[in-house]
Amino acid sequence: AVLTHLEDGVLTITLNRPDKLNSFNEDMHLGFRQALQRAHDEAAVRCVLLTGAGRGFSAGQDLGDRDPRKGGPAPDLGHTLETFYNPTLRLIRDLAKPVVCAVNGVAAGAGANIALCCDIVIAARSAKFIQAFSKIGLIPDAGGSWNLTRILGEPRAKALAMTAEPLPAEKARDWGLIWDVVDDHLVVEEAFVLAKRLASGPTRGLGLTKLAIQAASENSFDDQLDLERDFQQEAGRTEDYAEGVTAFLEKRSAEFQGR
Ligand code: LHQ
Repeated sequence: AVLTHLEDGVLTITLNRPDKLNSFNEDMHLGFRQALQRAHDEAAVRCVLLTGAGRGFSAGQDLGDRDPRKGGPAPDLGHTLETFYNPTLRLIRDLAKPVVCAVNGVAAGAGANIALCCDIVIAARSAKFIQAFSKIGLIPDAGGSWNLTRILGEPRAKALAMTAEPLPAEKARDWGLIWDVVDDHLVVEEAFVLAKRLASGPTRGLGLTKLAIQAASENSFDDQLDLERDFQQEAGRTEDYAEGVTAFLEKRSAEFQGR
C-alpha cells in the first residue's frame, strides 16, 4: 500500500491505495512507518518526498475498516492513534532531514493533518484540505489541533474544524498553512525538483534548522538563544560547513556531502 523510490538522495514515499483515495488501513500505516524509518536509518536518504497515487492525496482513516453496522464493542480510537498515527507523526517531526509533501489532490481528516506535519508542503491547485472529523463526530487528530492552532490561530482553526468546509489550496497558501501551489500536472515534478535541491544540501545543517524552528514554538527567547548556540556549534563542525565556506571563498558552488 506504500511505494518507495530512492533517487538523487530523495526517498519518494507514495501512499498507494488510489481506489480508496489512499485512506489509511493498518497495512498502509505499517508501510508508511517502515519507509520513514528507512529515511531515518539510511545516510543515502537526504530528503523525503511524500505524495499520493491517483487523484487524491489521502482521505484519512479508512472508514470501511470499522463499520459500526457490523456491531462489536465500542471502537477504541485512542488505541488506534497511539498505535498507528502518533508514532508516524513523531517520526516525521523528529526526522532530522527535510520532508517535502506534494499534495496531489484532496487531503481529508488525518490525511490533511499528516500533510500539514511535513516541513514544506506544495499543493496542486485543485487540492483541498478538509478537517472532515466533525462530520463523523470526531476531533481533529494526527497533530491537527496543534498545527492548525499554531499556524492559523484559534478563530480559523475552530471554524475549519467545526464546519469541515474544504479549504482550497490557494487559500491554504494565503493563510500560511502551506508553502506553495502549482498547476496540478506539475505538482510532483516541482516538489521533486525542490526535494532534489534539498537532498544536495548540507543535510545536518538542514536537519538542525528544522529542529531549531520547531523548538522555537515552545522555547522562551533565552532558551532558544542557548539552543542556537548549541546547534550552531554542531553545524560548524560538519564537513559541509567547511566546504560551504571554502566554496564561497573560491567563488564556486559548494558540493555538500551531507556530513
Ligand atoms: C474512502 C474514504 C475513507 C474509506 C474515500 N475510508 N474509503 C479516524 C478514526 C480512527 C482513528 C483515528 O483517526 C481517525 C482520523 C480520520 O481521519 S477521521 C476522517 C476520515 N475521513 C473522512 O471522513 C473523509 C471521508 N471521505 C470523504 O469525505 C470524501 O471521500 C472526500 C471529500 C475525501 C473525497 O470526495 P470525492 O472526491 O467525492 O470521492 P469519493 O467520496 O467518491 O471517494 C472515492 C472512493 O474512495 C469511494 O469509494 P467507491 O468504492 O465508492 O468508489 C469512497 O468510499 C472511498 N473513500 N474516503 N476515509
